[in-house]
Amino acid sequence: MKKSLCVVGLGYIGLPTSVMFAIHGHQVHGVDVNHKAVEMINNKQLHIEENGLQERLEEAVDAGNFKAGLEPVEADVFVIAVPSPIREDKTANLDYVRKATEAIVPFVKEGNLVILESTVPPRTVEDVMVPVLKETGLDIGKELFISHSPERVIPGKVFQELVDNDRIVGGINETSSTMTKELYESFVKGNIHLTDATTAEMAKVIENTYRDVNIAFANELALISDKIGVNSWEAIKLANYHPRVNIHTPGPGVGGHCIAVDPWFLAEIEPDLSKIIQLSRNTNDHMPVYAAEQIQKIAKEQFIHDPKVALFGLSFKANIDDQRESPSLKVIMELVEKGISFKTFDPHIKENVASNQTQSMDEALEDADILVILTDHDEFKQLDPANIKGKMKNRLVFDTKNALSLDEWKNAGFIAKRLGDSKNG
Ligand code: SAJ
Repeated sequence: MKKSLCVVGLGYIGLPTSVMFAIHGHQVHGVDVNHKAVEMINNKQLHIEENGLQERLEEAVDAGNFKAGLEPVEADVFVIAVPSPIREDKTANLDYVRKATEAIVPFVKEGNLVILESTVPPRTVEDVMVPVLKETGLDIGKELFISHSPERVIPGKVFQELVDNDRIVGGINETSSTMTKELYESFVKGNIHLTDATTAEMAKVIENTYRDVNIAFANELALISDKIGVNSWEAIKLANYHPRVNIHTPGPGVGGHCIAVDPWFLAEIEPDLSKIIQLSRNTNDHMPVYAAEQIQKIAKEQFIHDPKVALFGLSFKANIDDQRESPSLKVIMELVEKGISFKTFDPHIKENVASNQTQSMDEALEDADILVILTDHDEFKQLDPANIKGKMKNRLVFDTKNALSLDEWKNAGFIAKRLGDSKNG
C-alpha cells in the first residue's frame, strides 16, 4: 500500500532512500537543516555525488512524489537518517538522533511507524528514542510503532545495494517489525530478516567492526612485510585462495563515517571487553602516520632533502567525492608537521578545500619529486608513467593502495615503491 513518508536527514543515506521510496509510488517529504541542500534538491540538483542519484531525483520530483523542506510534516511513516558521529573522546554523539526524534514528536499520530536508519550503539532505540517518543502521549508498541532498520549500503553502489542487499529489521515488537518489512518490500529484493531493535543495532555495528578488525590485521601484515622483504599484497592474495580465509587489504588508513567510527560504539559500552576492537582502531588510525613516515624515508634514501610531494587522492576511498575521516587528510597533517611541501589533486573533489589543492594533474606534478597515490580512483590506475615522467622533477612514486603496476613504472625509469611491499623495493 502506498504511504506518506517523512524522511529526516537528506544526506548520503536519506536522500537516496527518499528517492527510492518516491519512485516506488510513496509520497515522500524530506527534511534537512541545510537550507542550500533543500533548495538544490527541490531544483533537482545534487549536493552529494552518488551513481544514479541525479536521474532518480529528477524522476521522483517530476512525478510529484518528493519534496524537501526544513520542517517535518505529518505522515504515516517517519524515517530518521541523520549522522551519528563520535566526539573527540570517542564517545557516541547521539544529539542528531535525539533532536530528529524530538522534531517529529508534534507530527506523530496514532498508528504511525518511526524507523531509525542511522547506525547507533546497541540500546539507542530503547533508551534514547522510546523515552522521547513517549512525549507524544501515545501507547508505545500499541498506538505507535518503532523499529531500527540500519542502512547497509556502500557509497558508490548505493542504488544497487539498496535493492539487492539483505536488510535487517528490528522492531520494538512484532507489529513494528512487520510494518517496517512491508514498507521496505516496495523496493528491496534481498531477504528482510526480522529481529528486535537492540539485536539489529548490534548486528549493524558488528558488520563494520568486523571490517575494521580485518583491515587492521591486513595493515599489521603490511607492516611486518615491510620489515622482512615480503609483498603483503601478494601474500594476502595467496592466503585468500584458501576457502575459509578472507583478509582485507592494507592501505594508508580507514576513512569514512562508518568503519572508522562505529567500533567505538562497542568500545564505549564495554571498554574492558573490547580489546581487539580498540587495538584495531588504533592500528588503522596509525596508518596515515606510517604512510607519511614512508614518504619521508623514500625522499631521504634518494638524498632529497626538501622533497616536494604530489598527493593524488583526497576522498576516503575510490571513485567517490566523500572526504569524511579520509586518511589522506591525516597524511596531509603529518606532512605539514614534518615541514614537507606538497600539492594535492583529486578529480572527484571539485572545490579546492585547501590552498595546496590543485584542479589539474599537471599543476600538482610540477616540480614534484614524489608522486604518492592515496586513493585508488580509476583515473589513477590508468595513469601512464611515460606521460608523467616528463612532468616531475624527480621520478619517485609511492603507491599506498596497490593501484599501480610497479614494473610498468620502473620500466619507465621511476623508483617505484608500494606500502606493505618491501619485496619490490
Ligand atoms: N579499506 C581498507 N581496506 C579494505 C577495505 C577498506 O583500507 O580492505 C578502507 C577504505 O579505503 C576506506 C575505509 O576502509 O577508507 C572504509 O571503506 P569501505 O568501503 O570498507 O566501507 P564504507 O565506510 O564505505 O561503508 C561501510 C560498509 N560496511 C561494510 O562493508 C561492512 C557499508 O555497507 C555500510 O553501509 C557503511 O559502512 C555504513 O554506512 O555503515
